[in-house]
Amino acid sequence: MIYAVSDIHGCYGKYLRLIESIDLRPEDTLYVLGDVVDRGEQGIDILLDMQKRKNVVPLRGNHDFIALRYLRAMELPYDGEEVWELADNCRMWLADGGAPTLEAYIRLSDREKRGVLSYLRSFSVYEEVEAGGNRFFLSHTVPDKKRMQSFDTLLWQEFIVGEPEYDEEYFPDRYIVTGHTPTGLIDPASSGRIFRHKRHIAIDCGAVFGKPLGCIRLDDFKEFYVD
Ligand SMILES: [Mn+2]
Repeated sequence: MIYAVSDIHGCYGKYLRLIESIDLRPEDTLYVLGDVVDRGEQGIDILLDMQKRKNVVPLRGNHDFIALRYLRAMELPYDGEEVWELADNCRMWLADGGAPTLEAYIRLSDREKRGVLSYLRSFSVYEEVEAGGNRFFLSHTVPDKKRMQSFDTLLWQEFIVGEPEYDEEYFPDRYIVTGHTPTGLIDPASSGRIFRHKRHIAIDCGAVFGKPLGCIRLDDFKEFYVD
């Protein structure tokens, strides 16, 4: 079975309860569509756990990318004024939910730090899978339909900050599964639930904002929710 979850944002308890609730088997795959870290407290704990599981496949979200950028910068030999320059560059990330990620990271051993950085670096940007006779395109987000249809010209950044057109069916033969935008912002009636419309499946239910963590099984479209 193939599962997809997104925007866990440091909600370690919900993440563990989800894995238990879907009864993830070694032969199953759980795709995590980005934004594992930031906002919530325990993004680093989730990364350490995901790293140990061969059947959990991470994709890159904007928060994972920005965290990687600044955590890696910290490992460089800065001194004097450069420290303040780095701090200044980093301020927007910290204000946008990065603070708990940084605080947890600096408490790791050197070996764990290296492991977390190389893990974050390994995240791919999208995956295409087949399940239950259907095709799925998985990424943190996608750009608009027109951009998506000139796929070869796309920049990878468009899969971490793009703005999907949820009212447009992008492809007749493929579902687009994304996170990034809490479903309540797409359609207030879908708040806290998975949003499905025109072959879009939007799965960021807003777990870090007090809503459930949602997950979809692609084989049969069964939805799972944990609080
Ligand atoms: Mn995002």
